[in-house]
Amino acid sequence: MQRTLITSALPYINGIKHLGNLVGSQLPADLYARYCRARGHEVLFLCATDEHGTPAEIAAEKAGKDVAEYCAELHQVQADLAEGFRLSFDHFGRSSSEQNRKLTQHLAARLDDAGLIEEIEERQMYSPTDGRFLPDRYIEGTCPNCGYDSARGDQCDNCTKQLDPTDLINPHSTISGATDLEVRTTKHLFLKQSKMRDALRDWIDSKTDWPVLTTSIAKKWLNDGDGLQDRGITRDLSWGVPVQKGDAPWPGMEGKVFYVWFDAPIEYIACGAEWADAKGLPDRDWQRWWRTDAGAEDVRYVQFMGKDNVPFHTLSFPVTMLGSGEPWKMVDYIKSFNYLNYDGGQFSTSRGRGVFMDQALSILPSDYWRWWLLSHAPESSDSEFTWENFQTSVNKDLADVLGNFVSRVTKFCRGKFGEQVPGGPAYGPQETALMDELQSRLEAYQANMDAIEVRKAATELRAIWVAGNEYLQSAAPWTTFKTDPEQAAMQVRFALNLIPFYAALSAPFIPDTAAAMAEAMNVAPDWPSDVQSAMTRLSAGDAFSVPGNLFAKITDEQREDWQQKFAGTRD
Ligand code: B3M
Ligand code: ZN
Repeated sequence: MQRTLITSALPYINGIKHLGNLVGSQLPADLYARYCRARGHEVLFLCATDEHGTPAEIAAEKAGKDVAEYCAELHQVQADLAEGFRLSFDHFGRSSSEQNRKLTQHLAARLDDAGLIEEIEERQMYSPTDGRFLPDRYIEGTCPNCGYDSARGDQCDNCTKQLDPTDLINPHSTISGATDLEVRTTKHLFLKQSKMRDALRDWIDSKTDWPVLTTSIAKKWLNDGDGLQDRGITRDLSWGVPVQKGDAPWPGMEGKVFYVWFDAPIEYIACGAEWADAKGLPDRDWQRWWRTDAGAEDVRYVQFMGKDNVPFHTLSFPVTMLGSGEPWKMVDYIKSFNYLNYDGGQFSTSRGRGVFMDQALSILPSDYWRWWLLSHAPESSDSEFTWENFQTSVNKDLADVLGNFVSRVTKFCRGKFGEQVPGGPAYGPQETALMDELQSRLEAYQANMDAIEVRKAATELRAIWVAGNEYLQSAAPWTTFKTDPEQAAMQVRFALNLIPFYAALSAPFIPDTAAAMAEAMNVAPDWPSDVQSAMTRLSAGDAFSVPGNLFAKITDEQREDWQQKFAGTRD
């Protein structure tokens, strides 16, 4: 049996994600996981909340909560929304877990043993008012280059000049507004990524089948002198994985934690351990996915993420894995995405612009969103959400094509033959021709899904729905019935057989609707081995029921209403 390990980039904890985040990692990962399961793979699909770092601390402070309590709450909120969107994780873990603390500390010790860690003294801005060292982006001041008064410590957004916080005129903390900032020296651990450059290059060069988007980003940073700079992997914060050398203290590093981007990817592995622990399984059950000395050699590991996360997954995390000298399962394929824009601008979490996961589910069921998002996934370039486009897609593809087909044939059958599959003669030339067409479309669909070409797969699936609709239109059993009821019975039997076929193929995209379709026909939505046999799944006399309306059309008033409602920013 083929074994497939799938991870989605870990959503950051500090709030509810927008639809752009969703379509860039978790949703396509779910599509692929559902498809692989349907094709009979053994699948382990993991995701978790990414919980450490300054943004989590600040969000908790804003909410007036202890950071651990805040993270526990937001984790539950995100887990419920994941469930609402039918994201079928085998485990939705937390980077603040005990398993991740242990593994992160262990890997840091291994990297140190391998000579890949160095202690470096740094000068950094400290804010006595905030009681913390300030990361560069939490310091603002006047740009020495252009005079813009809200330049950030790392860069001026007005003139794009790269800055150092000490360059700013009248710097202040964006957390408290404090201006009494001072430069203090502090010691940090640095990962010597540059030492691993050759090993990384060999590894990346061996990945000849990666998507262009992934490879181009990986190579840009690998070859760019700046990309493989040694990287600080510790921070002066209290919330995070305490810096330790395995179980032992790390002298000089007391009170510090690992940098969030160091421990977050390690959570992919730790999440496997969380999954096994939650299920009461022994360690070897997660290790057979994650360690090549425990059976992970024959696993295919696929990661999903937005393009901004690619460098961390093609450079930093692999350095941790390879540098540890331990037999960890490395990623085989990285599927990355461009950005989804919102109605003429960008989705923005900080400005609350766009539609967020909770808002989306409050107006429509998840399948409407899943279909639109996946069929417009920003694969080859950025794509854009507009309410007009959403309305058109939902009304045409889901309501007019798929929903209407199912409703028409089941209702017609009920009216003329009752709620059981009618008999009639064997399929004729028109049915055979359609089966031939569907067979080649099925193969194309599978090929696109195997290659994780999300939009192309959606296009093929839509064409498969359309073919059934066109058949019904041209066979017109309601007309045939008047002169030849037997022939009409066969046409209806044929059309009814398309429903379980559609249910199976559509389930990765629209799982709820697919389940309702299969249930109405009293069959399990098994993946078809070929169209011929799929089309004889239901035989004369099999009982079915007419499902409720599968999709409601979006009216112009609704569209305008939502357009208004989501035009501004959320509070
Ligand atoms: N949490 C995504 C982000 O917030 C980041 C992904 C981590 S994957 C290990 O941009
Ligand atoms: Zn400037």
